[in-house]
Amino acid sequence: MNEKLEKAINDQLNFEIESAHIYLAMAGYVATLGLEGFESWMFVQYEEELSHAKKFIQYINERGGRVNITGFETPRNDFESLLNVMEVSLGHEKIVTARINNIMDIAHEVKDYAAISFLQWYVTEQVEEEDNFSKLIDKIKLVKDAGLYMLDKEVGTRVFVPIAK
Ligand code: OFO
Repeated sequence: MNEKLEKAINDQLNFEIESAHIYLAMAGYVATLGLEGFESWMFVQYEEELSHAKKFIQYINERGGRVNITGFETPRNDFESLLNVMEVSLGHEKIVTARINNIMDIAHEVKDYAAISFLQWYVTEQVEEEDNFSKLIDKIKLVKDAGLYMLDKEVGTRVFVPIAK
């Protein structure tokens, strides 16, 4: 495989593992909000990112290249809210999409048709990744108001109970 392309794929597979760490840290954060469903959702996202990395590793090996695992950045562990988590995630996925597009550009540059075909999977996957987060952001914004409305109703049922004599 072309050296520049091999390096770009290696960089990306490490970035996928870094992505996995980012979502693992988010799972930890959303658990502190008592949101077990979102915690479990983030664990799934973590697994997905590892599978993206593994797919790249297997591809490099298949092409007779050399896998190079590096150190990783410490992920962000603190957030402002569930909505903030999802907005940060969408921003992250947009970076991933740009990176995949860049690798695709290199594959075209070096006329590696096999790599172009392989990378197409990631191009399609990124459409889904961005869509997942963007839909969740919309839903969180929607239920936010409805949830507050319900809490308001609950809080409004409180009645004054005089102190028993
Ligand atoms: Fe691997 O797509 Fe998200 O980061």
